[in-house]
Amino acid sequence: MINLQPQTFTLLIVDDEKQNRLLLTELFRDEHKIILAKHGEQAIKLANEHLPDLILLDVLMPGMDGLATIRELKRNDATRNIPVMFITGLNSPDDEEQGLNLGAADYIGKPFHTAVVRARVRNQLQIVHQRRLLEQLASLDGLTGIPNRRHFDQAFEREWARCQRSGHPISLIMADVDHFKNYNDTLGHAAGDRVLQDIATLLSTCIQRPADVVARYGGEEFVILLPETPAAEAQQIAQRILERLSTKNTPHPQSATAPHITLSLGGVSFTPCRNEPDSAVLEQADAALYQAKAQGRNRWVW
Ligand code: GH3
Ligand code: MG
Ligand code: MG
Ligand code: MG
Repeated sequence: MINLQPQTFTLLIVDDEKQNRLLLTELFRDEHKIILAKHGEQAIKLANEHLPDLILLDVLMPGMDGLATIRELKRNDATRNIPVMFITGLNSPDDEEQGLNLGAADYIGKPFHTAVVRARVRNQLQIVHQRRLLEQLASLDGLTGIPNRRHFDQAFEREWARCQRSGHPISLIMADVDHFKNYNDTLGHAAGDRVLQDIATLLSTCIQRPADVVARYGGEEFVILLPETPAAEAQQIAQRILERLSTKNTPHPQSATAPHITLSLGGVSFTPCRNEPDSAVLEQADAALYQAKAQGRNRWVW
C-alpha cells in the first residue's frame, strides 16, 4: 500500500572540517537522521551501509576528494541514484559545471547562507519523496491495490536468486477465477471488479511471511510467490484459499462449478538451480492451472 506519511530522511554529510560538519548537522538534526563522514573513503562506505536519501558533499578533502567520491558513487548500482549536493569552497562557474556534469543534483558555494542550504535540501528531499511515490504507484495494480505483474517479476527474480544461493525451495501458485466471463455477463463488469478486489484481499490474508507476494498477474489471474516454501506447505496455503473462498460464499448465479465464486489453482515447487529458466517455471504453473480447470475447477493441482 502507498505510504503518504511525511518521512524522516537520512542525510550523509561529508566534510573534512569539523566546523562545517557541526554547522550542517545543526541545520538538519531536528528533522532528519544525520550520518557524518570526514573523507571520501568513509563516505563511500557509509553510503553503501546506510543508503542515505541525500548526500551533502565537500570537494576539497585530503585523500579521496569530492569529485572522486561522486564518480565512485555513480559507478555503483547501490548508490547511483542517491542525489548528491556539493557544498564547496570551489566557487567558479567551471567548478560548478564540472560538479553538475558528474551528476550532482545541486551545487552550493561556501561560505553558504544557511537558509538557502535548508531550502535547497528541502527541494531535493521533495523530489526524493515524489520519486518514491511514483515507484510505489508503478508497482501496484490500479483496481485491487495489490502488487502488479511488474512488481511480481522483480520479486520473482530476486527471490529466485536468493533461493538459488541458499538451496531452499520456492513455490509459485497461479490462480484464475472460474467462469468469470459468465459472472460479468450476468451481473455486470462493475460487480466483476468488486469480486477481483475481494479476491485480492482474501489472497493477501492467506500468506504469512514478509517475503511472500500476492500479485495481480493480469485480467482475472493472480500469482502467489512463496519463497523458502516447500510443496507441502504451499499446498496447505492453496487449500486454505479454496476453503476461505467457500466460506466467503460470494454468489455466482451462472457458474457450472459451484453456486459461488471459485478459483482454480496451479502450483509448482522447486529448488532453483543455475540453468533453470524462470519462464519454464511459470509455464509449469500455467500447465498445472490448466489441469485444475480440466479436472473440474475449484481445486489445486501441482
Ligand atoms: P475459466 O473458468 O475457464 O477461467 O472461464 P472464464 O470465463 O473465467 O475465462 P475467460 O478467459 O473466458 O474469461 C475471463 C474473463 O475475465 C473475461 C473478462 O471479461 C474478465 N475480466 C478480465 N479482467 C477483468 C477486469 O479487470 N474486470 C472485470 N470485471 N472482468 C475482467
Ligand atoms: Mg574541505
Ligand atoms: Mg483467465
Ligand atoms: Mg477464468
